[in-house]
Amino acid sequence: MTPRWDGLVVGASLATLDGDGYGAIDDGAIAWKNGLIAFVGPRADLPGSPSALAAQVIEATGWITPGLVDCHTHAVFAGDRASEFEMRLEGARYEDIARAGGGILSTVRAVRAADEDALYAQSRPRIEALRRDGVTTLEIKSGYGLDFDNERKMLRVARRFASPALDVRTTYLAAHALPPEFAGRADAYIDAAIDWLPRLHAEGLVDAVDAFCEGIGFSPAQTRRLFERARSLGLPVKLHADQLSDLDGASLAAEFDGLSADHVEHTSEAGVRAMAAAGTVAVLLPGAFHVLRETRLPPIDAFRAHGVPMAIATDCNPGTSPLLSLRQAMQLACTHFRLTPEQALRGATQHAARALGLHDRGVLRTGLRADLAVWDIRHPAELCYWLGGDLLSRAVVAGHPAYTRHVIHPSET
Ligand code: DI6
Ligand code: FE
Repeated sequence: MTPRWDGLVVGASLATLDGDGYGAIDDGAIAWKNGLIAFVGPRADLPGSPSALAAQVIEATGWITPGLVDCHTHAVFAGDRASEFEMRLEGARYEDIARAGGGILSTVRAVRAADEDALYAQSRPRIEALRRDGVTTLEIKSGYGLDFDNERKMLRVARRFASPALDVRTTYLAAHALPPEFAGRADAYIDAAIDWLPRLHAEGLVDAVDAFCEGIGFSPAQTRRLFERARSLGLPVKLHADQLSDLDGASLAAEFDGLSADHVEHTSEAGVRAMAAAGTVAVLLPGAFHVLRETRLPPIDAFRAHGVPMAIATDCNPGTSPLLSLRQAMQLACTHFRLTPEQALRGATQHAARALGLHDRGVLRTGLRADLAVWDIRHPAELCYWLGGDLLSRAVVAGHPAYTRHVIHPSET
């Protein structure tokens, strides 16, 4: 007789996040069939002995959470900007470095110079690091190509990271910075970015459209033109909104039923209300806040009061957030933004999935995707408590084994 389930994990506690709080189940069991969760509950409620129920039975310890979702990254890039880090430590400002042709444009030069294989090879260790700390769904943006061929190259490389062990979503961010060949002609550049979008979409390379709406980026009017094109193609939008100043980007994202408004440090009460009405998720990026040593906090209390879901992401990028662990972003969200560890975990799972328009994951519930992370911890708050470390013992993506830690003890070497 073939077992009813493909896989079953027993021996760990579950943080299902189903309902309020952690949705904790002590000594739990979770099973899947055809990539979807088929059973979640106390081990004592299993309808038989594990080995009779599933083709593969995994004995685990610690806690199982939904696989983590990193919903905002720029993880595909070439080179690094460690020298700008040193300049900022000497007192230079991010905006000044950008205006002097450094910043995003220095990464654009490195990306344009790299061929597809080099870009893939340089990005791979970052994506592996994110996976090793529990990420099972990863969003990756373009935005360092800034011409048709190089934006396409970035999106193609990003898509190459999709595998049975990692679900990848790609976002078109050509409106990230003005490339030198369009200096002084931002409107003409937006026209070009609008022209490239349907061509890249036709190649199946675009899941969503984003822009950097900022004094050093693009104006609300320019962003709006791009978003109108996205809407006409049926593509959802997200926005780098109100990071360094309040251009009311949050309201603009909400006006287009945006999946998310991201950064949002300077978002006003009116912006928060607009997001609440539109169901737009606030994506908090405490890595950039930390690295830029910002002091203006996102309006966390207003998001809570208006029921705006808060997601957390790494913003992994070479300039403002060279952050290779979503768990570390959760830690920073707790220390800098005063999220509770439970809110941070929900922010990196359920709400992050929603920020990508995904409603089939982020919670451990029958019928949803079997995306799981198994952690060596005694309490879920430890996910936000440790700075660094190696807590992930196993990950499962849509029922596929995605990660198993192999520890080599000194006695074996
Ligand atoms: N905001 C960010 O945090 C990244 N892009 C953006 O618009 C930073 C990108 C970079 O500095 O390379
Ligand atoms: Fe970003």
